[in-house]
Amino acid sequence: MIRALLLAAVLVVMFAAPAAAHNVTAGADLRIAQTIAGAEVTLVIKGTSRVPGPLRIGVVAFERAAGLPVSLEVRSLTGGRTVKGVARAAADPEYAELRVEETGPHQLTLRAGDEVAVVPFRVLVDRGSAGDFLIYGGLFAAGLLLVGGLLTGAVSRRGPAMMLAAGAAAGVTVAAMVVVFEPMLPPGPPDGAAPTAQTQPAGGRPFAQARMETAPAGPAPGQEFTLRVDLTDGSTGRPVDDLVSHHEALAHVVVTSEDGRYFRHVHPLRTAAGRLEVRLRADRPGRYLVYAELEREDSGGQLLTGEFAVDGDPAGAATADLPAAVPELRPAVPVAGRPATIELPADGAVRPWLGMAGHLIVRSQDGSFLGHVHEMGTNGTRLRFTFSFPRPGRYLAWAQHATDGRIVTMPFTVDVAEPAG
Ligand SMILES: [Cu+2]
Repeated sequence: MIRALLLAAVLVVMFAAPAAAHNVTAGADLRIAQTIAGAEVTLVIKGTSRVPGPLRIGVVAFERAAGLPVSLEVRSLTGGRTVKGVARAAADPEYAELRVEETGPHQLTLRAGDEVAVVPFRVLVDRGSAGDFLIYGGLFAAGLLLVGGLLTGAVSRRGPAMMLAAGAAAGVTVAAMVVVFEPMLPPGPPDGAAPTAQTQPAGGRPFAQARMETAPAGPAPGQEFTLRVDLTDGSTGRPVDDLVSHHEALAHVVVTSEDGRYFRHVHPLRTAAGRLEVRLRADRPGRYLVYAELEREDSGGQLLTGEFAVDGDPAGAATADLPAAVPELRPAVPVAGRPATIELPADGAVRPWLGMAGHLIVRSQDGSFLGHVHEMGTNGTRLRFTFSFPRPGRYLAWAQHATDGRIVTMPFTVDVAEPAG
C-alpha cells in the first residue's frame, strides 16, 4: 500500500510541468514588448482556459503607437490552421479574438508598417491533476468493492467478502491520503505542454552566443538601418530559439554611443529562428555599444554585448541632447560597492512598463559595465532606485518610465568615490 502511494507520488513529481517559456495558460497572460514600425508596444495574449475557443490578443501602445494597426495571424503548428485578425494599438486596447482549435505549439505573426515578427508560443490548458484521478479512482474502486463485498456477504461466503471489504477500505484510504497530501504535490502537465525532453543537458542549457551586426554595414548618419542579433548555442552551433519572456520581452536591447549622448532601449523582433532585429537610426558617426539582456529557457538571464559603427566624419555632426536630469543622490557622492539611493521626479503620471514603474540603466563611462535595476515602489510621482556602483569613477545613467503615450528617458551622470580606508 505504502509502496503504491510512494510510486504514485513519484509519478506525479516526474510529470511536473517544465519551466514556463512563452506559454499562454489560464492563469497568465503572455506579454512581449516589441519595437515595431518606429513604435514601442507590448503585445498581450490573454490567458485562456477554453480550447477550442477564442484567444484574445491586444497591442498596448507606449510610444508613437496610438492607433497603429497591427495585423495578427495565429497558426497552429500541429493542426496547421491559421486565423487572422487586426489589433489597433492603444493605451487600453480592444482585444481581437482569434479562435484556436487545439492546445500546443502555435505561432503568432504580427505585421505593422513593413515589419514582421513571428512569436512562437504554446497554448496550455490545465487538465485534472493526477491527484484528482487518484481521489475519484480510489473512491470509485472502493464503491465497486463495497458493493461486491455486500453481494458476496449476502450469499454468505465470508472469506471473499472480507477481502473485498478490505479492498474497499484500501480504496478509501488512497482517496483520503491524496486529499490530504495533494496540495503538497506539483500539478500535472497541462494539455499542450511540450513533451518532457529526455535529451536535455543536466544543469540547464548553455548561455547563448551572439553575433551583432548592422544592415547595411556602417550606416550613414540619419539613415535607417537594421541591428541584427544572431543567437547560437555554443554546444551545438544551432540557432537559439528558446528565449523566454523576461521582464515582458524576448530581449531588452540597449544601444548607446560611446560618449553616451545616444541612448535607445528597444525590444527587437524575432524574424527567424535565433534571429532578432530592430530598426534604428543614429545621427552621429562613431562607435556604438550594444547590450542585450535575455534569458534562454532552463538557463537563466544573461547579458550579451556587441558594437557597430556609424560611418562619417565625426566633426561637424551635431544633435540636440536630452536635457540632463538632476537626481537626488544619497549619499551625495556614492561609494563604490555600497548601495546608493537615486531619486528623481517622474515626468507625468507613471504607467507600468515592462512590468515595473521605472527602470534605471547604468553604464560605466568606458562601456565595460552595464547595470539595470527597477524602481523600488514610490508614490507614482517620483522614481526611487537603489544601485551599487561596482567601482569608483564616472557612470552614465538613464532613468526611464512610461506615461500616457510616451516613454520618458532622463539621462544623468554619477561620479562614484573610492571607499575610504
Ligand atoms: Cu526592455
